[in-house]
Amino acid sequence: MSATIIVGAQWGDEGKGKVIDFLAAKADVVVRSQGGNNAGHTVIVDNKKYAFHLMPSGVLYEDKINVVSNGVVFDPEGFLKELEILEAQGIKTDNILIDERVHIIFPYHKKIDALEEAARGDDPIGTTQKGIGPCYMDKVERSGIRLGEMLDPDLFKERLFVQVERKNKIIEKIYNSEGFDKEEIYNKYCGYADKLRKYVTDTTVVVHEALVNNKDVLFEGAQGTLLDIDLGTYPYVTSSHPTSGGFCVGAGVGPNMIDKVVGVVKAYTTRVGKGPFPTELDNEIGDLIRTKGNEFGTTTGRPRRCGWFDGVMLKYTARVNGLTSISLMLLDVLSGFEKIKICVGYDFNGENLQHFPASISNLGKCVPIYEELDGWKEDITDITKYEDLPENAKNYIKRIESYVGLPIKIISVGPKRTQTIVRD
Ligand code: 2SA
Ligand code: MG
Repeated sequence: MSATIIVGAQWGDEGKGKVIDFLAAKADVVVRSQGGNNAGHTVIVDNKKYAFHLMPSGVLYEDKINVVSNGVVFDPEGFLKELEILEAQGIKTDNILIDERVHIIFPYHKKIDALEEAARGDDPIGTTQKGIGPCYMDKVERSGIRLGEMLDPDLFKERLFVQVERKNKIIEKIYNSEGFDKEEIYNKYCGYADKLRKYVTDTTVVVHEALVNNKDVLFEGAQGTLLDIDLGTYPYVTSSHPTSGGFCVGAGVGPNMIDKVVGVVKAYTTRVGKGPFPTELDNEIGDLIRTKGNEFGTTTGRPRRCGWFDGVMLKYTARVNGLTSISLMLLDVLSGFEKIKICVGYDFNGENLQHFPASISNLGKCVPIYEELDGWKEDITDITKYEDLPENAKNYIKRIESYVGLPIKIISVGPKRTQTIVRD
């Protein structure tokens, strides 16, 4: 038995989709346990590109069980759309299970997300406007509606009508905007419930049984550690826990069941949305990384902010997740740079800070302390063995390993499954 967590160790978009797809080849069960369709995972197989939002990335293999577990906020419309696209591409989709506890995202959540962002004026969070925050608010407030309830038409009607009336008051009185018709939402969502019914179960039982029966289970993170509601760059974060502890709660699994925690990082750093970013390159180098790495959001298409690799950040995300190894993604994007920088400390009021600060106002004052390494000119996109990498690429990898104190076991040199270097 092996249970492996795949966690984003930066601000999301680290290439987790590719690592999951790669490791899923040997897994029996793949679990999505937090966030919702704010995530965007791109997987390329046989020159075909698949973009996943809510769907576990194991769906491309016919023999895997794909689980959407209790910690997820679930947009039925988005999910059914993804299902349709996959089916149209000839992908088998009957190996999907959804936990009856997932909280449902309704149109009023999306509207409040957008209205709240607008109300923040020139200081928005930069959300994906998928209703993630407002849905988690209802969950924590204990007024949310779960998928299990949506399957019972009478109970659903009762719960939904109270919610729509409450939300309409907020939308109309606080935001001066137009509310929703409860019958319309009810009828639409009853239609979704009928389509979803066959996928719904108590997935905590399925995951536990897989683990005790010596199956391999992969927990697939969405977003990244720096977007964690507790441990991220609050308030510029998402509303879930994209950290290893969050996956345990979000899938109903005890931490003692977990064997490995793989942190996925890019060979550089990106972020979408607002908030401080010490190694950001607001210049032609940043623009070059964006173009070469195609750094635009999968969900919203937004250009991502780009910068050098931040070792201080990785030390922090390694600590709070209990990382056991690292996957280094998009190394090929750095080919051709004369010099490559790694941040190995923050200058904070003259002090060399080695711990990522808890407060964003302190983080905003941090100036990266860089080590400069020689770059490499060679195209590395066809390399499949570590030994064949250019010496300077190896030096870059070794420096990250020695700074963070963890092995880099997977190196990605291109988007395809075959463009992956695995080290034992
Ligand atoms: P939200 O919508 O409430 O979760 O937004 C809150 C913050 O979390 C950030 N966030 C993300 N950052 C990177 N990637 C994400 N997923 C998509 C992708 C993003 C996209 O994988 O490409 O397509 O733009 C993601 N989801 C949420 C968000 O930018 C806010 O800073
Ligand atoms: Mg993404």
